[in-house]
Amino acid sequence: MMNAAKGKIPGPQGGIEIKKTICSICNPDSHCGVDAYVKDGKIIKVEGTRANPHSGGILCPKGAAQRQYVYNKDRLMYPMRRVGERGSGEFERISWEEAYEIIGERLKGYKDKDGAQSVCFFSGFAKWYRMGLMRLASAFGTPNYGTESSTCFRATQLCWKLVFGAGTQPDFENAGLLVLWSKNPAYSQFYQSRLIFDRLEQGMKMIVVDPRNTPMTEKADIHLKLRPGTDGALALSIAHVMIRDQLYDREFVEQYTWGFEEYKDYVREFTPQRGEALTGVPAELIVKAAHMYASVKPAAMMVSASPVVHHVNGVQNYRAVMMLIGLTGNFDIKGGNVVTPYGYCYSSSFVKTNERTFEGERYDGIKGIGEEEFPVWFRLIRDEVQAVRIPDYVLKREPYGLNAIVGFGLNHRMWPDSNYMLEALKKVGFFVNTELFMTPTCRYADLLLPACSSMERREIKVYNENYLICSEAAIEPLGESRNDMEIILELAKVLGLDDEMLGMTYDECMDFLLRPAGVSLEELKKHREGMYAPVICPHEEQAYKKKGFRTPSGKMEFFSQVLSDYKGREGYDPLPVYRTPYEVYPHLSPAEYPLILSSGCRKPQLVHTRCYRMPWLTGLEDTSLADIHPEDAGGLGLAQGDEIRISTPKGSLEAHANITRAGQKGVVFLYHGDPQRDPNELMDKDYLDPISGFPGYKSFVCRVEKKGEESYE
Ligand SMILES: Nc1nc2c(c(=O)[nH]1)N[C@H]1C(S)=C(S)[C@@H](COP(=O)(O)OP(=O)(O)OC[C@H]3O[C@@H](n4cnc5c(=O)[nH]c(N)nc54)[C@H](O)[C@@H]3O)O[C@H]1N2
Ligand SMILES: Nc1nc2c(c(=O)[nH]1)N[C@H]1C(S)=C(S)[C@@H](COP(=O)(O)OP(=O)(O)OC[C@H]3O[C@@H](n4cnc5c(=O)[nH]c(N)nc54)[C@H](O)[C@@H]3O)O[C@H]1N2
Ligand code: SF4
Ligand SMILES: [Mo]
Repeated sequence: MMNAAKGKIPGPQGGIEIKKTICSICNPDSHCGVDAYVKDGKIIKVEGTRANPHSGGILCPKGAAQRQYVYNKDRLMYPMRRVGERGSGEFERISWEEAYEIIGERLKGYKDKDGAQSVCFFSGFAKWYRMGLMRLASAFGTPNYGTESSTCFRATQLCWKLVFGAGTQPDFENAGLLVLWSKNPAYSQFYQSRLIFDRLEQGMKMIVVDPRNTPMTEKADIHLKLRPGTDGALALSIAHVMIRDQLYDREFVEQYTWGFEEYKDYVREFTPQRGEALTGVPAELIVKAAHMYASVKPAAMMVSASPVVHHVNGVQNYRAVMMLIGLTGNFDIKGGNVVTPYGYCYSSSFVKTNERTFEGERYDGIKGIGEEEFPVWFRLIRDEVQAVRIPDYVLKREPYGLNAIVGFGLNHRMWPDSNYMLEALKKVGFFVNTELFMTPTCRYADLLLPACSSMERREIKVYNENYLICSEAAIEPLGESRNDMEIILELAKVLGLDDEMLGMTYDECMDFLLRPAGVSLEELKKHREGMYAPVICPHEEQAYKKKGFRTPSGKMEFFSQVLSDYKGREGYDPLPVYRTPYEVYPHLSPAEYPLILSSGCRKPQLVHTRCYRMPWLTGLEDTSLADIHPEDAGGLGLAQGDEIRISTPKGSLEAHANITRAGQKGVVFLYHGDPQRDPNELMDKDYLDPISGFPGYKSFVCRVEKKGEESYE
């Protein structure tokens, strides 16, 4: 018996049971299948679930370190009420009933006094409960439901809506060429990189557009190593070559696009030579890439949710990039960029669920946070507000004040000028956070509710293979922690909201969500490792030929009619006009701050703020390293590992120099989320893209000095 347990061999003999669950340490389109070995109610080991077609039995280092996530000393175990100063971290344990009572009283009080809009509901990176949270906010009567997508997926979604009226997925399984524009799935979505590497072995070509060397650029036929934030100029230059050399898809352009003549005129000035001057990519490589993209058919383009739009010219750049899909005639064809229906919970699939019905319409009786400033966002993104402005509504109380923030995984380091957000959390009337861990942000909360991890809850998951699973809770929730969705349903009761969806039990919710997929919750539970969805909505290829595009012109728009409605607003050009960050924000002086600070390029072992408390992961690479190019390091007299100070107009932090050619000259790269050195403390809160409100995380200005040799200020 001892031996069976020691060897972690499942079976009654050693008392070890395998639970079929999922990892949710990173993004929902990953969420690998996990076999959790459980003995005496404790997880003693994890392995990948081989039968899961999405992850194929593999776990990344983060998933393999799962136990350090679940059994972390920082886990919140009980509801707690703050007793010390905000930030002091002094809390006392209270019961769930007491916690709910306080929340109910405070939120209802603010609603009566200043209106429901003075209460804001917010979700951090976790997504699985969001349909409930959005509904809760709407039922409460506030338009102010916001999420981390205010710095992530929504800007690209906005661009897709502006240009094509719909989003697409790259069908690289059938493509002759993959244009990987600003994405590094080897680190950020490893299941995808596996598939891409397989396709490369089968002969698919690949162009990668990335300012860094990555495992993807190493396999590329062409690597366009552009300067950060110059994507628009590069795309316009590629378009110039395609039009000049008559390589574009005339039929598609003539029949299905709007504003091509204006676009063509604008693109005329973006010769490859000008492209080289603006982007740093050699002119001949621009020509070569344009020829390859226009001639290899079909070709798919994969663009990430974030790096292109993490610039103050991000929306226009992203539009310029995606227009190449139309120009090359690869829109909605097999092996190109296929219009894919929204699947479940931020993943695309052909499985229909009731998620949208569940979340309902966002309440919009009164303008939401950021609505005056970012009108196009609110016109096209109906579901949520632009949350980067939350602190302004708290601190300036204009156009109205926020009194209360109900956070689920709210982490102030997501915000540009994260200390400004912290200031808002100090001042706001009431702040409750539902969290797994006692984070630095939690220390400022009035009330903390303990959430459980994916190992401790059942959850429905829909993979893009059209595969479903209802994960098992491997263990009981630790302490008194509960699952977020249950907390939301309980909050609805406490707030006295009479809502048919929020009145369901958690199991009833899951059953309702699954219904259109043709399977009941009970049935799905029987398939412990998951199953293919019985009902799939078939894809109608090139539906635009019959139905048109969901844009004002009914066509793909090179010239945006939506943006032209806002003429006169800075940056809202109907054409994908290229401007450098310094043109958008002329007060930034490259003389004083000669380097670019690019923060947040993904690392395989870290996810935002989540993994810094996991020693197996922080032990893989020193987290204090900032990447500096040898030529910049030479000019600064830096040696590998030297202590440095990175300064921006907003502040400074200390790091160690990692001298590497992986990045590029003139740019310092640093990961984000580290409480010891948070680059977002160095960002200006107003350094935002004027259309999306996205922070310029990947091209702020900075200066680097060797520690001890800093200039006097
Ligand atoms: N400088 C810079 N900043 C960036 C970025 C960048 O590239 N550079 N990237 C941006 C992007 S793309 C994103 S998506 C954001 C992410 O920003 P955040 O959403 O802030 O990211 P996380 O730190 O992953 O998650 C926030 C909190 O959620 C908690 N949490 C985890 N799981 C659950 C759960 O199931 N329930 C609850 N209630 N809480 C949970 C975690 O413990 C964590 O404290 O950061 C943005 N910030
Ligand atoms: N391990 C891990 N995985 C993650 C996350 C994580 O934190 N850790 N976060 C998840 C989230 S929230 C997101 S949004 C995704 C992001 O997923 P990805 O976009 O794949 O990740 P990044 O590394 O931010 O960016 C991809 C590549 O874009 C390049 N890049 C940086 N700036 C620019 C630019 O200006 N132009 C161009 N063309 N390329 C640029 C970077 O060098 C990088 O190699 O990852 C998800 N997966
Ligand atoms: S953290 Fe790793 S194991 Fe977990 S879901 Fe993401 S890729 Fe999979
Ligand atoms: Mo993201």
